[in-house]
Order: sequence, then C-alpha cells, then structure tokens
Amino acid sequence: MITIKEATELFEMPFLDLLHMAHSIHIENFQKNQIQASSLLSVKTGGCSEDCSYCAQSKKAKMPLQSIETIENIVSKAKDAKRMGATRFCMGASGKSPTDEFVNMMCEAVKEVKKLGLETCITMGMLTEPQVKKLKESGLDYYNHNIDTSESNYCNIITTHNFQDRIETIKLIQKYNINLCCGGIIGLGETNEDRISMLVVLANMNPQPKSIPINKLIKIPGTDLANSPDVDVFDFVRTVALARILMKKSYVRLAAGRSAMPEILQAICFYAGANSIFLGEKLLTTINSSVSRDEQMFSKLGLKLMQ
Ligand code: DTB
Repeated sequence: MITIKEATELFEMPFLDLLHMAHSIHIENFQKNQIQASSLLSVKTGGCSEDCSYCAQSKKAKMPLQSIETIENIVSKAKDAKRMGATRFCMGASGKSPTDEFVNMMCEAVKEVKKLGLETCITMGMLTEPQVKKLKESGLDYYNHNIDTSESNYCNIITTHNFQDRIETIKLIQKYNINLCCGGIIGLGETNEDRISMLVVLANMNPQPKSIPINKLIKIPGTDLANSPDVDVFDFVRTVALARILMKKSYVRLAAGRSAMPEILQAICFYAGANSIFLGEKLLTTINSSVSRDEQMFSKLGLKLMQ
C-alpha cells in the first residue's frame, strides 16, 4: 500500500530530483525514447445524461446526440490510425451506461479492429457484469474508465454518478482480466493534494492500471470549467512524474491537452516518464496536436513510436 504521506513526500521533492528519479525508474522499466501511440474515435457523440463539468458532451453543454458510427466507418478510421503509427484504437461513446444492443455492436467492432493487428480500447461508462463478460469474449484489450480526480473532489465535478460507481465498474473490468486504462484530468480546480490522492488510489489498485491517461483540461466553451484557472506547469509535470514513480510498469499517457502544450513542456513530461500519447488530428470532440507537428517533435527529440 502506498500512503498519502509517502506520495506527498515524493511529489514535494526538489523538482530536478523528482524528474531524475522518475526518469531513472522509467528507463529501468521501459525501452527508452519509445512512445506508445493510441488513436481515438468518438463512436457515439452527444446526448449524454451525465453532468461532467469538463465535458463538451455533458448534459449541461446540451450537445445533441449525433449519428452513431457504423462498423464500416470504425474499421476505416482504425485503418487510418494504423497507417499513422498507432498500436491501439480507442473508441469512446457518450452516456452513463450502454444498452446491451450497443455493447453487442461494440463487440463486433472490437473483433474487426483486432483483425487489423491493433489493440482495442473502449470507454462507454458503467457496465453490467454480463456486458463485461461479452466484451472480454470479444477480445477487448482495454477498457477506459477514469477516476478523473480525488474521491473528495469528485462530487464537485460530477453529480450524476459518484466515485464509488466508478470503482464498481473498474472492479468488474479487473475481475474479467480486461486491461484497465484509468487516469484523470488536471485543471479541474483541484489542489495538489487531490492530484496526489488520485494517483494513490490508482497506485493501490490491484493490479495497477496498465494505462494511465493524464489529461490536461481543455477549456471548452459552454462547459462549467470553461474559465477555470490555468494549471501550474511544474505541478503538472510533478503529477506525471509521481504517476511514473508510483506505477513503474504502467504506460503513462500525456493525453488530452497536448495541442496547447509547447514542445518543451511535452519533452519534460516524456523525461518525467510519460510514454504514451494520443496520435491523430482529433480526440473526441476537440482537436489534438497535429500528426505533422508530432512527427517533427519526435524527430527533434529522437523519439520513436513503439511498434
Ligand atoms: C482519456 O483519458 N482521454 C480521452 C479518453 N480517455 C476517452 C478523451 C479526451 C477527450 C478530450 C476532449 C474532447 O475531445 O472532447
């Protein structure tokens, strides 16, 4: 068990010592200069019943339900992702929880995308046990279900479900041995204590999530957090470094928010142990860092995409 006290002591180390420690742990556990890339597709957008304050698709932002992607389109986008260099294809669907019919469709999508030689990941909210079982049988590699923030801050961000609801779905995912992708968002108005506490929850999961997206809030007009204060960059890097130190063998993803980050900040995050990104022009509803910008940055930094 990792305690809040231990994690706080690490987080508060002199910045350069923290980076050095995170980098040392990173290169002991991973091939250095290698970054895993995942591509994201929104397969069902808008019309959500949840009130997540950061999300463009929140019921408060009133985005109407758009048409659901067909399997054919999903496969075509997955082919593009593979061509770009992604090794994982992540499919996101809005809503509190999917219908059985939607889960069946996603199982078909998983089977088709896997035929391309890509790993698959889905995020679509709370699941029932039979749904998790079906997803496992379809061959789904990862399920993304973020805890977003600390348990005590959760109700300030979302009120239509609670932290414990998240944990219940996470337990089901782990019970069926689907790899867990679970992280959070920095910039929700949380304190460093919240960030540390969120990482301690993740680090104490058994097994630890294999993939940990650290998103930096994209301030989306029309959402409650559109005008939230900027995150201190050093605190952001400290959060990435702490994730790396506490979860030595997990992929730490520098996830949403990269398009607004200067290359030098991304480089420092990679030094601090981030070794995964979203690659591609779009996230769910917002733009991502462009592929050509990423290619140039990788070349400047001597980084390679993981095969
Ligand atoms: C995660 O942690 N980040 C992704 C994925 N999991 C589903 C989503 C990023 C969304 C960014 C805002 C948008 O495009 O709407």
